[in-house]
Amino acid sequence: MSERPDNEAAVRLEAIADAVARLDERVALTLVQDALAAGEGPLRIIRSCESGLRQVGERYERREYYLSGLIMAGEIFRRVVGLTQHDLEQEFAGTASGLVLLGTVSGDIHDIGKNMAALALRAFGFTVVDLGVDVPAHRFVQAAQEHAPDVVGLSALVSASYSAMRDVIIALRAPTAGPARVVPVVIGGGTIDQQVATHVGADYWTVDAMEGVRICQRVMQERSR
Ligand code: B12
Repeated sequence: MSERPDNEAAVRLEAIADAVARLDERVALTLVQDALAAGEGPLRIIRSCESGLRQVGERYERREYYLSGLIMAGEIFRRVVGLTQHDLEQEFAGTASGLVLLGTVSGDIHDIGKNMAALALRAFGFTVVDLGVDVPAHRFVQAAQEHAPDVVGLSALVSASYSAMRDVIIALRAPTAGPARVVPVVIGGGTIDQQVATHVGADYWTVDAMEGVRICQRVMQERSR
């Protein structure tokens, strides 16, 4: 008996998550290509890969995988984003304007999620100034003074870097920062939660790039009132 289309899609997405979790790049990329050819939405494909990455992280914590496992997982995800980027840009497409200053804070080199956030924001019409990874607080302040952003977006995944997020926000809020003092700050990254946001003094937090876009859109709407 053949499966219903909904089930087929769910099985396909589960298989992608599983291939990523097993670090089987060949199978993961083939499944992604098949899913795209079958009309699967790129965002759902990305979400299933994120689920696979979470499993990789858990296996790393249980010492079933080593650092090389994290590196391979990052590489697989990067390639999946490459395969889905065109469709993602179509799916995201919207209109907005505003400038977002983005970067991964000092001590942290994770950039896959930050790059996804940049991709989504750009697709929705935001101008993104991306400072890269391992960015010290003074660079964020300098860039905020230079570009006058509407929103500052900080990314971090390692908990050791939460204090660096806090440092950025303290530096941005200092009287010497000038007009940058009032710019709302949104933080993101898979390990972030409300507790971290409160601790670092962020205005908004998210673990989802699209939610990040909605937050920035809300900020722009409130500004124009
Ligand atoms: C791939 C990976 C790596 C790669 C990163 C490659 C790269 N170029 O980014 C490499 C191998 C370099 C790496 C290194 C390390 N990693 Co690592 N890594 C991962 C892994 C498996 C996936 C991360 C990822 O890319 N996820 C996919 C993206 C898309 O998700 P995301 O980042 O959450 O982003 C989404 C949202 O959060 C949001 N978002 C993200 N940022 C922002 C910002 C804004 C403004 C907005 C709006 C939204 C937003 O948008 C994205 C899309 O929705 C995670 C496990 C996990 N569960 O996440 C561990 C993980 C993050 N790493 C971990 C660790 C410990 C390390 C190392 C310390 C290991 C070591 N011993 O050296 C080093 C740290 C190096 C450093 N100083 O930064 C831990 C962190 C634990 C903790 N809480 O501190 C994790 C959680 C694994 C684990 N469970 O133990 N890692």
